[in-house]
Amino acid sequence: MQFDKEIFDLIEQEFARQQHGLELIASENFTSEQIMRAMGNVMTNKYAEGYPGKRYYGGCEVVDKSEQLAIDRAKQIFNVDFANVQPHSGAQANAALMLAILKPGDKILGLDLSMGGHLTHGSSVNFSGKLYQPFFYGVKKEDGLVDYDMMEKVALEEKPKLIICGASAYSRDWDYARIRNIADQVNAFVLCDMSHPAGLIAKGLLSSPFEHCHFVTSTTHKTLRGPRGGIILMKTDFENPMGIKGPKGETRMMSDLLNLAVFPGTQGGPLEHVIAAKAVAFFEILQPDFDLYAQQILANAKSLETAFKKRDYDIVSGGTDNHLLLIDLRNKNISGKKAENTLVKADITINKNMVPYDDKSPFITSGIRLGVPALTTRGLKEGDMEHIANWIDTILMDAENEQTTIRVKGEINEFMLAFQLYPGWKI
Ligand code: DSN
Repeated sequence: MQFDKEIFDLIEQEFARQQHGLELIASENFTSEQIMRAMGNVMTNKYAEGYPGKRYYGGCEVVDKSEQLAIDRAKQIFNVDFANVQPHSGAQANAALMLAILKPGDKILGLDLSMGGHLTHGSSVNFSGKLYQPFFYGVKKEDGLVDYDMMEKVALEEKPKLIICGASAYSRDWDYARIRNIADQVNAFVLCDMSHPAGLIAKGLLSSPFEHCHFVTSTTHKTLRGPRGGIILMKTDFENPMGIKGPKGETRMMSDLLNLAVFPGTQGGPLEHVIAAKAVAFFEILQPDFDLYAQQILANAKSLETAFKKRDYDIVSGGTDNHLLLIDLRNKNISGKKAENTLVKADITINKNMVPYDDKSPFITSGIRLGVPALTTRGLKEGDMEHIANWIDTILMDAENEQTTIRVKGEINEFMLAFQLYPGWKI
């Protein structure tokens, strides 16, 4: 077989890009070598539609064991009764969850995308806003915090079947007890999509959604630092209150409905190589090292917050409780788009982001979102955040000056040599 040099050269180029630069995209991280090894192996060859012990194919004895390990470890990390580890992504997890508990046209209530929410929480361009009837709450203009009064008001008016909490660009913790109280008034389910802060929740560094939310979904590749993928979790199984019956007329447990909604509801064969890698990620999360990692994320995020405040940057909600900062650049006279495009030339990767009550379009934006999980994996500590803020500020305040960008890029490439991504790998 001929070697596909073209693609493997591109993989090398991507490795070099990741090694040399400052990765500040809040939703990205670097997996361990063993997680990558678990992803690229013979398990990709296996079809295993169904679940451990109940498959539609022979030869599943081995993948049954690795999928069961992934399930058991996920349950152990979050101290929950139910885990489905098959969703190919967070979006797939949310699609399956909604399929399990909603009918087309049912009302859902989520955080507005332009205020930090996620596409799958009801956006009109996504299945969640097309199949279901979406309503939104926002954050308050005065302090950037989730407007629970608005959530309650909309919930009482619209009586949604599902209230979704969790966000893509929100730097504060959530009041899950308040959300559940609102949901109980209108008989709604609560879903927490904890994709962003899951690794911090895993280590008890943020409030736990599990006591108050009926369902929790997550990606596995953000602060959980695993392979790209999704999971669905539930603290306690319960009989579905929608009256859905099984083939023998028996009342279905919610766990059955969730499993059926993933397969065969929204997916076919599970990616058993990715599930094996999820199991490895969960193994790593259960080690004491990951406690230190999660604590360092918080320390780095706080330190980055301080460094930007010192430079008079306007941080939405005034700061951070988690791994990310959302910065409103309007007092710095540069758009999010211009900031993203200029920073990337110096090998600083961030993303432009709408800020609450933004007057610019999603393609331009007034803000940028910065997250520290990936740099924390590389080994950067609190003291390094001052350099990061300084480099970003230097570039943004001199965005038309190519010489500045080139100089900063050189400094960053040199600096990152001390933080090898995969030591021993050759570029
Ligand atoms: N788009 C991802 C993020 O960057 O937050 C979430 O899916």
